[in-house]
Amino acid sequence: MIRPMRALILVDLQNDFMPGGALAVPEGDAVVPIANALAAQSAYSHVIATQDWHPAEHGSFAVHHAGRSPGEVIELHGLTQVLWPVHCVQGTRGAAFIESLESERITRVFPKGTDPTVDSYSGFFDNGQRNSTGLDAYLKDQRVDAVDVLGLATDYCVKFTALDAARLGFVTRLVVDGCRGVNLSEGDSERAIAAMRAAGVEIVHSRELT
Ligand code: VGL
Ligand code: ZN
Repeated sequence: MIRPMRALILVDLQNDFMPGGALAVPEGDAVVPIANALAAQSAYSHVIATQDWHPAEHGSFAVHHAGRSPGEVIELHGLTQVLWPVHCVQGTRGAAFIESLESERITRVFPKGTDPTVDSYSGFFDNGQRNSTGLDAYLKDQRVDAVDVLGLATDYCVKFTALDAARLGFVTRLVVDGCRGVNLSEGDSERAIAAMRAAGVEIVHSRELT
């Protein structure tokens, strides 16, 4: 049997998405021990981290739209955009990986959301699917054919990263206990998981992998 070359993709394990952060995801810190346990496994040829990495003037920040508040939805350069609090500004502590993340095994970091005109939930492409972060080419160049995805947030960056991975042809699994959601609307995480499953993403629990 030929074993797949499998990468672990850790999505946005950054201070601003942790409890107390600017865009806190409830229980976001609970996924870090799972990320550490999986990253230590030899089953992964590569451990990749995505990093939300916005310029201060990013168009997804509600503060740049007069009279708007976080959670409201606008149209931004032709795309539907949820407005967010200022978060993950390049070089700030909020944009740094949480200190408890054991980063020694991370082989590459892919920043995203650097273009102020468009948001980038997926670790592969911006929300307009125009520009690539280079992650697809990197994984293919490294002969990776399978990916396991976990991190924050289930209903945004994890969802779109896993959907792109599956669409790009990677055998894709979601480590569901390694994810937490924003849940602006109740049930958003469950709907995101259903959308991933419908797109061919296998939903697994970390205990099946350790
Ligand atoms: C994210 C909203 C805005 C995420 C990033 O990591 O899921 N969500 N920026
Ligand atoms: Zn962001």
